[in-house]
Amino acid sequence: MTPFADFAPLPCDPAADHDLAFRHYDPDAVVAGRRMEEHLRFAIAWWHSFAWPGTDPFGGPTFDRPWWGDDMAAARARADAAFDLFRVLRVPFFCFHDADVRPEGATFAESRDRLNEIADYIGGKMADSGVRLLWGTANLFSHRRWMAGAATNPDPDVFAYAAATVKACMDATRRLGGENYVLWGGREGYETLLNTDMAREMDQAGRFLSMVVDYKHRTGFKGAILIEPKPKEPSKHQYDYDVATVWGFLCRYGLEKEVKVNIEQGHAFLAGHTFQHEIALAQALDIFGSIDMNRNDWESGWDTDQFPDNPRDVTLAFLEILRGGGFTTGGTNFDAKIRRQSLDPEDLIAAHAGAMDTCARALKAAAAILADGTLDRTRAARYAGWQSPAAQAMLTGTLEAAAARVEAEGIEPRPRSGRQERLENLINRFV
Ligand code: XUL
Ligand code: CO
Repeated sequence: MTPFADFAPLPCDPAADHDLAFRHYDPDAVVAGRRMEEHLRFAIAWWHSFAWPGTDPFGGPTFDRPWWGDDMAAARARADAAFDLFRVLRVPFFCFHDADVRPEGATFAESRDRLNEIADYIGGKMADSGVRLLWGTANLFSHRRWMAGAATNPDPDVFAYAAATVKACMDATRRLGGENYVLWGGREGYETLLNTDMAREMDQAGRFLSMVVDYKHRTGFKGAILIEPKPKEPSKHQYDYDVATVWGFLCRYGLEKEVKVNIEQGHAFLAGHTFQHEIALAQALDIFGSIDMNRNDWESGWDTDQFPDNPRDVTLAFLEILRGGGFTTGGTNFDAKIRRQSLDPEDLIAAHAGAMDTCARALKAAAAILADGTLDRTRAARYAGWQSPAAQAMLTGTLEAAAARVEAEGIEPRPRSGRQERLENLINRFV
C-alpha cells in the first residue's frame, strides 16, 4: 500500500471545487495540432518527490514516508510509491539520478550492481504502466568524493570514478529506453581561484564530455546528451554558467552539434536571465533540448525549486518552445519540491497537479498568441527594411561599401516605436 493508493487518476474538470483535479490539463485535448500530453511531455523528478526528506541547511527531515530506508527493500518501496503517484497524476515520464533510486554500496561495484538491480525492477513497472524515462543522470555532487568536482577534480582518481559512474548511469538509461541523458555539474566549478587552475579544469570537463559523446555513439544510445546550465550553488562559480557560456564551451571542444541543453527556470534566474531568454537563446543556437520546470522565490535569491504557479512567465517560456517547433526528445520535468511543511500525500499530488495546470494553461495561451499572429507580424515588421537588396548586400560587403550608402542614398535613419507596452498588453490578453 502506498500513500497514494486511495486516489483515482485525476480527472480534467474545469468546474471542480477542489485542487485534486486538472482544470486545463487534458492529455487528449489537441492544441496547435498535437495532443497536450505530447506537447508537454511531463516528467516527475524522483529526487525531490521520493528521495528528499524535507531537510534544509538548518533542519532535519520533516517528511514521514513509508519508503524511507537505505536498503534495497526501501528502494523498491520508493519505486512502488513513485509509479503509484505517476498513475494518479497521469504523467507519461520520470527522471532519476542513480543516488535517488538505489542505496550507495560499500564499493563502486556494489553501487553499480544495485543500480542495475533496481533498474530491472523499474523497467518492469515501466512495462506495466507505459510510463517512460525522459532522462537519467548521475549524482556527481552529494558524496564527499565529489567535493572538489567530478570531471574537473584535481585528483585523477575522481575523474576515473566519475567516468565509471556516468558509464553505469548511461548504461541503465539506455536499457530503460531513456530519451535523454543529462549532465549537471554542481561541483564542476570552484570555491576559490586561489587553489584552482581554470584552464586545466575546463580541458578536463571538455575531454570528459567528449568521452561521454563517444560512448553514446559506440553503444547506440539514441537519446540526446544534455548539459544543464547553472551559474552557482552549490559551488561559488560553475563552469556551465548559462546557455551562452555552455555554447562557448561546446564550440571550444567541438561538441556544438552533439550536445544540447536542459534549461531550468530557477537556474536562469540565478544567472540574471529570464527562463524565456535562456530558451530563446538555445533555440537560436539550435541547442534547445529540454526544460526543468520550477520557479525561485524572487526575493530570497536561492534556488528554491518551487512548483511553478505563474501562468504569464510560463506562457513566455512555452511561446519560445512552440516557436522552435516544440519538444523533440525533451519534455517538462518538474525539478520542483514541495515546502518542508507540506507533509501530506495530498500536498505532493496537488503540487504537481497545479503545476501541470499552470503549464497547460500557458501552452494554450502561447498557442493562441502564435495563432493570432500579431506578435510575430509585429516583430517581423521591425526588421522589414532588411529585405531590400541594398540592405542584404551589406551583410556580405565591406565596411566602406556600407558606409558609402549613407551619402549615395542620402540615408537619414527615422526612429520607429518598439511598441513594447502594446506587445505586453497583447500577451496579457491571452494569458
Ligand atoms: C540542481 C538541479 C539538478 C539537476 C539534475 O539544481 O537542477 O537536480 O536537474 O542533477
Ligand atoms: Co534541474
